[in-house]
Amino acid sequence: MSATKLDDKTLLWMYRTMLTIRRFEEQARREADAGKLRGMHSAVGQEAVPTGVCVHLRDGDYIFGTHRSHHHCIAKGLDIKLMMAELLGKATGTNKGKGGTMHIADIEKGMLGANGIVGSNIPVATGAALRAQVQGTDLVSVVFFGDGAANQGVLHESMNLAGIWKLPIIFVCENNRYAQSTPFEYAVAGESVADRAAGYDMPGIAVNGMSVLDVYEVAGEAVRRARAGDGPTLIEAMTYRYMGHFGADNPLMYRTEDEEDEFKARDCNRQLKGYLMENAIATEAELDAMDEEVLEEVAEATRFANDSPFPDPSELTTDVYVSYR
Ligand SMILES: Cc1ncc(C[n+]2csc(CCOP(=O)(O)OP(=O)(O)O)c2C)c(N)n1
Repeated sequence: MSATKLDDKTLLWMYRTMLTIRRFEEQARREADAGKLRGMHSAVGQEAVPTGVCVHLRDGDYIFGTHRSHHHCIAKGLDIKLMMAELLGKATGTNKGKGGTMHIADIEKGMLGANGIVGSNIPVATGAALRAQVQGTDLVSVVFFGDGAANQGVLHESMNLAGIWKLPIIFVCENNRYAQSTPFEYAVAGESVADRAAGYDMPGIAVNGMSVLDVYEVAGEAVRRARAGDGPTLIEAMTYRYMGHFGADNPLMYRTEDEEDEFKARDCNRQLKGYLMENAIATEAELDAMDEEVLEEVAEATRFANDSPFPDPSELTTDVYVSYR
């Protein structure tokens, strides 16, 4: 991990956020295995990416996610009780149980939506950045997407517009090396997403996505640029998802155990824990106590979700269509 001038409070917030993501995702997996939700895409292993980005954001800044977005939502400060209820399709969920795992949104928190259609949020996030600019605010728009989405044409159209209009947007590619079972090297020409930024007049930076401190530094500069009106940045965070694509696949059919072990040895949560202990920011006992607290919060969220009612059938079409009258 690189040296950094972070204060203790921020470091501990990042550790707690990464622990919350890990414990939430582990519990969500158990709920999915119990048949309570389907198609859950776990982000275990990728905790450092949204944490190192969202730590720089305010409530009013916008983020946009993907089919794999629980970690984005938690890093942006969404309530995990409402999130877990949403996963289980309950009326108390962030979206009244109508969005589910892949379509969580919370406008007040600036999480303008996860989305199951690969790449679809990239132009929407670009539009949000245009709004921020036209209204003369210093708000920032961040869009997360995978390496698979990097080949969608709409990314290139959006980066081009963001480049010519100097929009306050950060394109964050979470390169976890696979789009479902398709390896990055097989599907992405040029071996780099970050290098593509050169074609759109913006910085493109590849960063170690297993190190939250590295992501923090790169994202900090990108947010500073966006707020100052200096335009967009493309970040490619090199990361890894520990679990399968969505739970029902076996990742060992398309990758090796050695590769999994190599990334798990660089686990982002464990690295940050080591850093906090080595720099006497917290003791192991204090960090373990924090983990216990987080586990209890996740257990409470799970109880809340399971005890909540499903939406009433009369709610079927409310909030689904917009009325223009
Ligand atoms: C437009 C579109 N094409 C295909 C799919 C099916 N699909 C769902 S997730 C996924 C892989 C996405 O990979 P990536 O963008 O790298 O994100 P990751 O799953 O690694 O987070 C695909 C092909 C889809 N949901 N939308």
